[in-house]
Amino acid sequence: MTAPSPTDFGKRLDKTAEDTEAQLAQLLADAPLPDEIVRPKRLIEAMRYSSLGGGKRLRPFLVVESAAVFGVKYEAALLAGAALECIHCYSLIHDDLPAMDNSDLRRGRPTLHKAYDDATAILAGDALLTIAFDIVTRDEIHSEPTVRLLLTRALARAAGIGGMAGGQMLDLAGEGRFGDREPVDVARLQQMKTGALLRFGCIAGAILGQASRSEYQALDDFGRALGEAFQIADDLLDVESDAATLGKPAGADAELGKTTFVTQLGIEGAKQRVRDLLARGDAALSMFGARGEVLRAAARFVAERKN
Ligand code: GRG
Repeated sequence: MTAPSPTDFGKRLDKTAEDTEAQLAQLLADAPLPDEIVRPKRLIEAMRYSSLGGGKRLRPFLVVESAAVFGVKYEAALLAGAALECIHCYSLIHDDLPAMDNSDLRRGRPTLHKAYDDATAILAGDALLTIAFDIVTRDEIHSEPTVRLLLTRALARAAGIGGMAGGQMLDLAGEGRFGDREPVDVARLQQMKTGALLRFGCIAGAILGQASRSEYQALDDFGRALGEAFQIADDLLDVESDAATLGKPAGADAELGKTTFVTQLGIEGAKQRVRDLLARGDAALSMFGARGEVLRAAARFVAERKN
């Protein structure tokens, strides 16, 4: 796998998606690794069902492009990106379960528990989460064990109690799942639920590239702005798009009576907030000059996406 040429944003995104697909297929092969005993057929097939052949691969793209800012080896960044995508796919599988969002459609296909069953979906999610941590500790990620350790810890914090899983809990509590609806701080909730993995994609490059404190901070700021812009775009799509375009049901937020950026800011207010976040992202990247160009385009892609 060779790094994409620095031209044309769409081509770069496609190339990373293609290489991520190949990387995931290799990671999710049938053959067990040393210290594994056997990879049960039904489980590995379910993991492949949910992680291959779909998705924009935005998170791996952020890892690859934030790493490119520091000249990190493409293969290492791609592997770290695949680990992040495994966690993303796990979150989608578990989020779709009857006990969570109870969704039938994901990436334009039946959700995993519909195509298989709930138990297989739970286990496939568990195994995707776990393999991500196997991947980021591998020697090919970085020659320095300390760098691998920092990356692993950052990934755990993005995915765990103070990140995505915690955000999901706040979301369910806000829907009134455990009694009265709890008040929702939408920005905080989304910073955790969806923002944390996207931010990780941006700081991963800084960690792998052993960036200076100020460079790390810049990518951290950029990642936070991009994460919020992504979620607002998602909330806008939920009210303005349709299931055929989204590959999942539209209008789900309203049906659940959810507090979103759109219910809080209104459609125009939400759009203005996206513009402000894009400006904040650009400002954060200014220290990288031309090296930040693809990440700037990535923020625009996130804000203007149609699915
Ligand atoms: C179950 C622990 C646990 C967490 C679930 C992130 C999450 C928390 C649930 C996802 C539910 C959801 C649809 C959130 C909206 C934002 C989002 C993550 C959309 C899907 O991400 P994309 O657009 O999807 O990057 P693709 O399919 O392109 O990868």
